[in-house]
Amino acid sequence: MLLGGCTETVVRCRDGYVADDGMEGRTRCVLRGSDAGSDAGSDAAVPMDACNPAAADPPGDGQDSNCDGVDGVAAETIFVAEGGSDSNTGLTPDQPVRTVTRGLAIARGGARRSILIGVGTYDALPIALGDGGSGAMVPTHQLVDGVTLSGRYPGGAGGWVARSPDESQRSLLRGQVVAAIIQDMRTSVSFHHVDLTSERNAMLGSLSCYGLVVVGSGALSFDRGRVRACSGSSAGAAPPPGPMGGAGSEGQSAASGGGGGGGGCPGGNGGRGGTDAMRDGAAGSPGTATDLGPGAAGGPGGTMALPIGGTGAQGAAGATGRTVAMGAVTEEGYVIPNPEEGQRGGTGGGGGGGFASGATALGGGGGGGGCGGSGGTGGTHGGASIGLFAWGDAIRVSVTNATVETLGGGDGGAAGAGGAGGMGGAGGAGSGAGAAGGPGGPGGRGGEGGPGSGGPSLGLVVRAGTMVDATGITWTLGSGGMSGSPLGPRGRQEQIYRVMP
Ligand SMILES: [Ca+2]
Repeated sequence: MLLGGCTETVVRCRDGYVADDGMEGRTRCVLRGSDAGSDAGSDAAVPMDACNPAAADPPGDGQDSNCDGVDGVAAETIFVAEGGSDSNTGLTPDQPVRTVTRGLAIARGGARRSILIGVGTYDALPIALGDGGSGAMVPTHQLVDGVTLSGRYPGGAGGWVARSPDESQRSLLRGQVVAAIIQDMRTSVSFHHVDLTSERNAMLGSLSCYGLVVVGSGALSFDRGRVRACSGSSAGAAPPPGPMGGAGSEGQSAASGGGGGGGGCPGGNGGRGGTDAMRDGAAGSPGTATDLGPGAAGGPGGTMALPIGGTGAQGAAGATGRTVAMGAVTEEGYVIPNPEEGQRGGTGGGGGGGFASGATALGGGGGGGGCGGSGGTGGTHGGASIGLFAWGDAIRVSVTNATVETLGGGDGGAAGAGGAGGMGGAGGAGSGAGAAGGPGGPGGRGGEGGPGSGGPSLGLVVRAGTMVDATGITWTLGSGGMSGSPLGPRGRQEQIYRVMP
């Protein structure tokens, strides 16, 4: 057997195995110490390896092409095993470290970029996420540029080349919020036979979950593993209704009108009652206009035909908060939108003043208009569940023969109701034969808040134009989250979501 480009070929058995002399042509190896002659065809027999000390030996392919007993180049490898210890060097097969976090730290501090991971489960140690590492401490695997992580090795002597034949023997990396992340990739990050699973972090509030996050440029390769993202956060209970608007003040017992309701959105003042000089009552003032529209009309003043002042009109109801289909996706990941408040109700008009029927009579003042109710609080939007997030201007993504799983977007929350409009003030009583003023109009009800949208459930998120090779993938995607409105659509669910600029 001759490898392409090789000038010398060495045929030998892996560590722990010896050539089976009993076989014609010596084409197989058996476990050292086993009875070769009577053991033909047993599982202990493996084909002879062809290797060349000068050959290139890329890690992760399950081959030892350069005869150094390791998949890849032993001198460039960091070893991680369940039976290891983080006080080991991690630099030789018999000195594996216990955590992938430690293995990555060794890579960060040196030149080795191949990490071989034995069968087992590896929980991340906490690191500080966010700008400059100033954020909350979250257990996640912080990747190193250029690193290749390869899993499912039995480990131990001779156990760092061929993978376990038992598919249930996995190398699982677990983290919270995101299982593994790199935010400054420049060349490459590669996975072979590695599983990634993220779990929820109860200490953090509203958030999205990711299996793997890669930001930068270069090549991301994820082959033959499983990536699983936890579910996005769901909203809690519906918020309480918005505060009620302030009430208008009562009209005076004679002459002057009452003031409008307070709270920064006064209703219209009540009209002046009639006097000897001007027997008709004055009309109430319209409610104060706001940026949402005019206030309601004031009531007409009392006249001989209709002596009691008219009632101010009710303020208009506030508009319901906007419905948001989905948050934006940026370099920071899925941006959960802010809840959308409903609009405040309109202000009520003032009541008209009462008619003065004689020289000694005074009409009562009109009542002030009520203030509009506050808009209701919007429902909280659900978080996203994203299997792989790969973001960059010049990034290439290869996801092959892998399983991509999301546990689903979080549910959006119901919105809070708008607050009731404030009551209009009562009209003032007239004196003598004067008629009473009319009551002020109530403020309008505040608008309900916008419903929370369901979070999306997305297998792979990239920018539009990103080169993607996605072949042989089993997609196991949870549903998009439910809307906070019974009629609202569920959150988006897509295998590959391309973000438009
Ligand atoms: Ca090797």
